[in-house]
Amino acid sequence: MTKPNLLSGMQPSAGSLHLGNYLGALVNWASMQDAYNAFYCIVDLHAITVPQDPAELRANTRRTAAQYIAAGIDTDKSALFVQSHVPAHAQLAWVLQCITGMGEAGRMTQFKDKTQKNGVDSASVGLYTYPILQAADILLYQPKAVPVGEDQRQHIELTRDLAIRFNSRFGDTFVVPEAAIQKENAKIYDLQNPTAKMSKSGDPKGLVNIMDDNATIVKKFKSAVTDTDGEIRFDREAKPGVSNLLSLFSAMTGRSIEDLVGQYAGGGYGALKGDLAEAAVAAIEPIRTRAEELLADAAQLDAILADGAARANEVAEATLAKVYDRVGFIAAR
Ligand code: ATP
Ligand code: LTN
Repeated sequence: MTKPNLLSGMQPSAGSLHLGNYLGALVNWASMQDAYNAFYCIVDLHAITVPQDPAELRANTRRTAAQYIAAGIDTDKSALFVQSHVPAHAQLAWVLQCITGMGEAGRMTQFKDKTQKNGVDSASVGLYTYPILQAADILLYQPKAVPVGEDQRQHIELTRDLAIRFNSRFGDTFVVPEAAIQKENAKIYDLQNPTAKMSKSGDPKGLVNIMDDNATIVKKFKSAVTDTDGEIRFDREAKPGVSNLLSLFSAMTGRSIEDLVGQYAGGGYGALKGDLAEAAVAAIEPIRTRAEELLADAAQLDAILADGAARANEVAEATLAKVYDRVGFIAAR
């Protein structure tokens, strides 16, 4: 039996992925690659929707690829590729933009969030149409599942709406995908501001990076914000800081929250933070080390990406050809 397809992606917008990306998305990606025919994309076209430095983008694209592999993406099983290596992404995005309403695009909350600080007038049109490019990324691969964090739910909903609309106007063309959002780690919170999601754009002290050295990781956990009552229990509303630490601890060790509460209750926050920092180093250090090894051989890494792009292009071109035909373009000779 053939496996269903799966697609997901991340932006190469920083030199390191953070624990939110790792626990919220990557761990899932690695565990789904046996049951699915998976495509994992580094979305560099999305990374230029905000101003970028070309040399940094190039470096961060390879750094992101190395971290995917180091975190468990097996490139024999899954296609790992760079979005700009597959022209069909931009080509399908254009077609989908032409069936998306202005109002529909304007309702995307990520665009609203990202333009809140500086206003819409200084945002690019690319940032506005970002979710439609994301829909193209997905629909080209006819995936059943799209594993992402909670913050991406609305974009996957838009993708589904566009697939259904296209299918009903032009005939069955796209598989209508489902978001695969796992419950436990779908939202990892900032260590300094535990009611906000951990993000590159948050407080650097609250952001734990895969490429951070051990001492930095330990320091960030030890200075995590908690509260003053000293009690260790899981309560997101009343105790967001402690609850985030408990869920991170659980995610990185596989131990249940109850088990952890049982061990640390009454012990104060210091012991919990110290042991959690140690568990985090144990989880992250091997990934960082492997990523650094991979980065030392850029030619080998580029060859892996070329192979991934060839596999991706084959599937993407077939879908695009169908779409071009359905909308009424004559075939190029
Ligand atoms: P930014 O830092 O600009 O908010 P980001 O950190 O969300 O960006 P993306 O490239 O947008 O990074 O996200 C990559 C993947 O990681 C997505 O699937 C997203 O849902 C997931 N993700 C990001 N942050 C978290 C988080 N704090 N908790 C769980 N998943 C997350
Ligand atoms: N917007 C996504 C990144 C992304 C993506 C995709 C995720 C671009 N294209 C396709 C899943 C499938 C984000 O994580 N911020």
